[in-house]
Amino acid sequence: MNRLKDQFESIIGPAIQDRRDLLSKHGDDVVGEIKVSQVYGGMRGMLSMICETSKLDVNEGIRFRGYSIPELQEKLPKYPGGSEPLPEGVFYLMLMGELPTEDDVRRVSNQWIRRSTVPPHVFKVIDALPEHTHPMTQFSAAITALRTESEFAKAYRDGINKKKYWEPTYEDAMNLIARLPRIAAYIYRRTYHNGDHIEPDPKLDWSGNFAHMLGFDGDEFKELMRLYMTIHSDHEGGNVSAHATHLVGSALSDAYLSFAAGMNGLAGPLHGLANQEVVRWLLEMRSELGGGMPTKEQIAAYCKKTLADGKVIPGFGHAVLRKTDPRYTAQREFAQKHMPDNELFQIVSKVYEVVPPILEATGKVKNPWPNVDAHSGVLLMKYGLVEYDFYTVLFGVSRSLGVLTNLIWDRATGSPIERPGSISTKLLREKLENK
Ligand code: AMX
Repeated sequence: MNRLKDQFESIIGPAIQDRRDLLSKHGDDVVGEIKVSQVYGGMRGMLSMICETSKLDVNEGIRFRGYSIPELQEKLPKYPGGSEPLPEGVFYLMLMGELPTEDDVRRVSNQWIRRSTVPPHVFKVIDALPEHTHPMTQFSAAITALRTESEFAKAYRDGINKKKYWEPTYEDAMNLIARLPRIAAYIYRRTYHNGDHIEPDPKLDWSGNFAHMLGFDGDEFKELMRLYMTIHSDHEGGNVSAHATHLVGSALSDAYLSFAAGMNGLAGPLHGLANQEVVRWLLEMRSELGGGMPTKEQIAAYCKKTLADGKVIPGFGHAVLRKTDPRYTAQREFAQKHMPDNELFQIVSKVYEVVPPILEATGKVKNPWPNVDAHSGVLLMKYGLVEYDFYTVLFGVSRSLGVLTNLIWDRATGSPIERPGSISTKLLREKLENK
């Protein structure tokens, strides 16, 4: 018996009914208007999709099924002796809509251990790529290669009834989540540690085992991974990785194809790649300024030069948020607790003081405050995970929790193929001016 799957099945019917009720009462109600500036402006603020797992408030930041990050840190089960939330818990919360018990979390952990074996051909696909291939390219190729295991693809070919789509999608999502740490660790060890791979430890939790396979067995690093995997897991439906997964999934592409699409989006420098860009930018700044601790004036001058060169200051700004990202704050608190004297952390803290007024002074940046990526790299550097080209893969492993939960919900609720309208500038002008 698969208890989580049974529990999930029991909430599908009421959720579908709830949607039907809402649609029959309010199907023709208007929830917003669309301005031409939004059509040209990346659809900012256009309410246009359903995401059950999390909601982003412009000032407060992300809430997972209504719970903020500090609330998750307080309420989600922890690893014995640990103080950070277990990501198994946020996965359960996103899927089921309610907080898990310790037992629920243990069961998710056990499920993922049982499903974690990666077929050998996936490693062969990774090994076939040149070693200098960016880790995100290796990750995306490996996920696509793992598609051989898709239960949804097989069930669809065998003629599965559409009411049952969610079942093989659930299996695919669980299998994929279970296998990603092994794949990511394999890429890391192959690229940076001469292919000296580390066998999984099935006694550990999902994040602890991931840390172990990466080669970091310290308790503090494992705690960092638990926090990292929890806070990067979801950011409502419209961000590039979530939306790409949802969009590709809407064509009934299976979880492997859909998640690979999401990861190809996460690999962009304006989205998840920003975490590596932040560290690169910080290190370049430090070395250009001659090493050591830069002054605030030096940091300000460097920021202005970055802007004058027509580049963005990585780790700052957000399409939705208008305050400091609570994911940044959670990582800052971790640093204050575990590494207050770390030099890079102190530089990041100074950057936090210096950058917002500079971005504000441009008059165009809507959010001058730091996002999640401004802080994550510095924590990883402290523990020796210094190969920053790998950082987005960590983000990707975590993001699987949110986007694949959403895919399960999409299949369970019969979410349709996505097909927004588009128009040429010529036709839009005619529409607006010849009315
Ligand atoms: N540095 C310099 N310029 C910035 C900036 C930054 N950090 N943030 C925004 N701007 C600029 C934009 O490039 C845009 O310039 P343009 O009019 O010349 O094209 C202008 O300010 C208005 O942009 P916006 O409406 O404030 O932001 P947006 O919604 O278009 O973009 C984001 C959001 C995140 C892409 C942008 O803030 C940015 O590029 N930040 C740096 C990269 C980064 O940290 N990305 C990670 C985001 C979090 C994540 O997804 N992981």
